[in-house]
Amino acid sequence: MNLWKTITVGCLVFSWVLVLALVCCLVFLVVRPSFCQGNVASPLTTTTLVRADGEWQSSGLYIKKGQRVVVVAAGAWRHDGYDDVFYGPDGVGIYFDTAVMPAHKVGVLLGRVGGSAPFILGSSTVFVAEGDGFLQFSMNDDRGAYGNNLGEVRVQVLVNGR
Ligand SMILES: [Ca+2]
Repeated sequence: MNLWKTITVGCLVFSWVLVLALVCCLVFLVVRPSFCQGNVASPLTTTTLVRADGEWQSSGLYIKKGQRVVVVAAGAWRHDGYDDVFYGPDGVGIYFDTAVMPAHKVGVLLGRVGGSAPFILGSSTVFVAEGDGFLQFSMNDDRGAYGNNLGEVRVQVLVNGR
């Protein structure tokens, strides 16, 4: 009798363990805890201090075509040493025909990926890379006239996607 009782209890415990394991598997499949999502690329982030007096400066981040890039910048810089006016990475209301991007404000933060054409970043933007290459930054100023610039902006980048 005791043997049958032991076997019955053993079977009950075993079946409950099986049910519990099945429930755990279902929960695992539905919830998918973050620690088991190793195949999902985590976003790349970096911070670059971009000097006003340097032309193109690399973030060190290699961007691939189709990746979504979030850029946030803050700081104070100026495009010459003749007055006391500093401004942020959105630039100042001055335009130079000989600037890197003449149709855009002097002092605005520019970006490019590898050897791409420059594009406006300013204090915050999101873009999808059209090609591969290192993400680089520069102030919009007269080409070759960066030596008299002052200040710097801190640029934070988050790269996500493929
Ligand atoms: Ca300058």
